[in-house]
Amino acid sequence: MTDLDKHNRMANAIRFLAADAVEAAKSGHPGLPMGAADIATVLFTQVMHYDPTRPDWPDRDRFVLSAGHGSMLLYAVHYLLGSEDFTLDQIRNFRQIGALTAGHPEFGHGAGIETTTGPLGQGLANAVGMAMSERHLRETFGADIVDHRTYVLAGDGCLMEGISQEAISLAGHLKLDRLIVIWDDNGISIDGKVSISDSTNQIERFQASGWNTVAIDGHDPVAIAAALNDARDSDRPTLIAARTTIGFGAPNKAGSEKVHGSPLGAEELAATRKALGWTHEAFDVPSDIIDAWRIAGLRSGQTRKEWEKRLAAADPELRGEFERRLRGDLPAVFAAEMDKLKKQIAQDKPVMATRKASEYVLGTITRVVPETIGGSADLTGSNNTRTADTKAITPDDFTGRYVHWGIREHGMAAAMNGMALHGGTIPYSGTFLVFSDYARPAMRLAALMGQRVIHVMTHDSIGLGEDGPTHQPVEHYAALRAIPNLDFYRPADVTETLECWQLALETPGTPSVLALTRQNLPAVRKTYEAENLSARGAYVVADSDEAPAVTIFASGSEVEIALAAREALEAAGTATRVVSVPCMERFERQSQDYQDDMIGGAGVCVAVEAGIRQGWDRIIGRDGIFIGMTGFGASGPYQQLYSHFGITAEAVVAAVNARLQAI
Ligand SMILES: Cc1ncc(C[n+]2csc(CCOP(=O)(O)OP(=O)(O)O)c2C)c(N)n1
Repeated sequence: MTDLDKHNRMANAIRFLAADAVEAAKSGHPGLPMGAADIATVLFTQVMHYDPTRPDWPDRDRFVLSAGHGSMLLYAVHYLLGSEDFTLDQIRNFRQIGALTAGHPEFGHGAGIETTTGPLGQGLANAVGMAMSERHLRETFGADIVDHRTYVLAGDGCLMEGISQEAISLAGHLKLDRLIVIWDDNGISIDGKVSISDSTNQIERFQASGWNTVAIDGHDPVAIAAALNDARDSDRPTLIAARTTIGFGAPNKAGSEKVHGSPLGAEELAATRKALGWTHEAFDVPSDIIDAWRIAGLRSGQTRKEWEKRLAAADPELRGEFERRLRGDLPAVFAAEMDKLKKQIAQDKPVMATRKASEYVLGTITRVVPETIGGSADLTGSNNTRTADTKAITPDDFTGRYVHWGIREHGMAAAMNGMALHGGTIPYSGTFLVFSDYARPAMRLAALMGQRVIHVMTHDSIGLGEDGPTHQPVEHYAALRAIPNLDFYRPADVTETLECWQLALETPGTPSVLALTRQNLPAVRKTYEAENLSARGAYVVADSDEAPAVTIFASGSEVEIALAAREALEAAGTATRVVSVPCMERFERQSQDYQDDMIGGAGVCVAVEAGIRQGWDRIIGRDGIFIGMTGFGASGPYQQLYSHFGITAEAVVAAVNARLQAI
């Protein structure tokens, strides 16, 4: 058998595992795995450093299937390499409930899935973050310990999505030379030929963004290997435009959209077997081909062992620090340092905007947690995310810890996911809360994947003032609270800001948003409490002497208003309690008893928040009083806006008195 014959049969194993699994599931996407099988075969059996016996080896090369609909490509490759997770049974159960082989690759389902993909373009942007983490850690720990590459397979869809431009231009700017993107250039998407909706010269586009590019025949294993090997020497990220035929081998459907996202059908599948000379039954890969794949799978074992030796021989302190960061444990001194700062804050009781409070707290965090990497989407001075310890990362110096993301919120959030997935870094961002809309698809995936990324989102209400309704979040609190497994924090003062930051860092399986004010706020917490009160999500910040006739719930900047209303009500003889609600999701996770303590027997329930009501009925009930927004904001000085929209202590008092009189 010639090398080419052997290659073809190894690639055909992918093709038929994919086509047969899609056929059995009666759904899925055979076209991409069949078209990209040659690329995957060369990449995994000749080029990538990946050891299936130690798939979590930290210095492994990463592979991101950005075109997640081609998931069977990934499952087939890992089965063939000898994965413990992706067994033949799993492949037979493609797309069934409980199977690891979900419709799109889901992070956490099995080793080899480096990130969840499916929403096109996300994987490509994740990979940029992975390459950034690799480079930062290489600079920090040395190339003896960190020395790997990130490979991406992207389709036309990934390159058409807007997020790809953010990812590509940033990667080009940062000269991420360890990032190699293979474009499955098959000219087909769902509606037909790509040319019906796009005429971009992708090569020129990548070149314009500072990439090294090469165009090859994506079915020629020698050309694929040469391009991948050459890419290793580039001082810039590389695009390999690989011309392929979607559904390669299917005599009647190859090269057309018919093979993109539906089973081939029994007849076409049989015809494909004939055309490719594949005489084996469904899910039957001949043993010589399995052996060839498994032997290739063992290739990197030696490289991995040599890496382990180098790590073992490294300076013990360096090694310990590297291992701690990869485990995701915070430094031992972290909690004590935060506590020290908390005492200081209780003493000083500073009046500060919470964005400023965040900067203050970050001073300590970035000093004691060296794996934090901050940044902002071109709003550094507004988001206050930069500290003395976070020198900028530049194309030529990755020892820094601050990313100037440019005006790329979506790319930033997706790259941060990649940084967290890579391991060894804890990314935090900065932008305006209203622009969470621009980052939301990636934030949702962080939640789905359970990644610790922290979004600092300032200018969190009409309180930002003059920039007006385009910049004033209204529905965003509700929208972010609606994402499962995402904690949305809206601290009321410096102490709560510290507590929320601490919680965000100490919750490794959950992304967090810190919604922070532009305007100054007084200290609502006057005394030092060792306990992190924000951890409960809602707690009594000002109690009433007797059983409360009224409880006012509020978050962030509106806690000040709630406290002023309480004072007026108490002065008039109405027992009033204020509950600060820095994080509704945490409150929902408390015991029934605790929730009842806050809500049961609360008397008249009021919520004050400068956003829409949605979500608050869970706490105040349908008959609760809501003082907040019902539509978009307006441009003007912020104090006047609060009056204009009736979010004032007087309005709270008036609404409460009207209700009490009606009872
Ligand atoms: C953000 C997003 N929009 C739409 C889709 C639905 N979708 C899945 S695959 C696809 C076409 C992708 O075409 P291409 O990347 O060329 O894949 P190929 O046809 O080569 O398999 C679309 C529109 C998606 N998965 N993600």
